[in-house]
Amino acid sequence: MKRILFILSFSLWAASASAATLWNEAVSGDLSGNHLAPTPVTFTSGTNTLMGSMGDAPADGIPLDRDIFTFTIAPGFQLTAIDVISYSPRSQSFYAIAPGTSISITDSSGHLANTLVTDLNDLLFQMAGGSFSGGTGISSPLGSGTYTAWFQEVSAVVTYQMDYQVAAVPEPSHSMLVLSGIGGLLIRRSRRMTVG
Ligand SMILES: [Ca+2]
Repeated sequence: MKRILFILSFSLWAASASAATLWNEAVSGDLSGNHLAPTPVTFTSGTNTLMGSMGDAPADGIPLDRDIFTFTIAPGFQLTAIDVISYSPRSQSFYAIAPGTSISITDSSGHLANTLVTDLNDLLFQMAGGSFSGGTGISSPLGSGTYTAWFQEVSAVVTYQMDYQVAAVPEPSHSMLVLSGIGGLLIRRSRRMTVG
């Protein structure tokens, strides 16, 4: 009986510890291709996995499929990484993030940043290092707000998995609080000495 309970509790722990798939196009349907009406997806703390395919194959008569979705990072949380877990076939696919609930697909000046996906990288870190074309700049980690992402390939049909990592904004460490408190006391003391 104890053994059964142990297996049961371990299974429950393993299920809760595993990353939940947020959007799998094979199950949830194709993500929007309309930049003015992206698919809304709800991110939660932890790993948010998106799996899908996009792109086109004109020679095979497969029309262009863009993947565009909107997500929100709640107050007190931040996006710490956009990890490309799988990406095949390797190409140079365009990926962009804009603030708000839509994204321009003709003018990149309003993007936060965009980049070319070529390998299994952290796209947020990659874009924080510089945008490919236009863009006002993006930070890593990315703070709370509503954002729209656009992923597109024009020379192949690409399948991919991306893990969006969301975490609580860390509290200031105890040592930092103590140091800032000491700093404040010293400033007040020196002011009093100057006045006196
Ligand atoms: Ca798609």
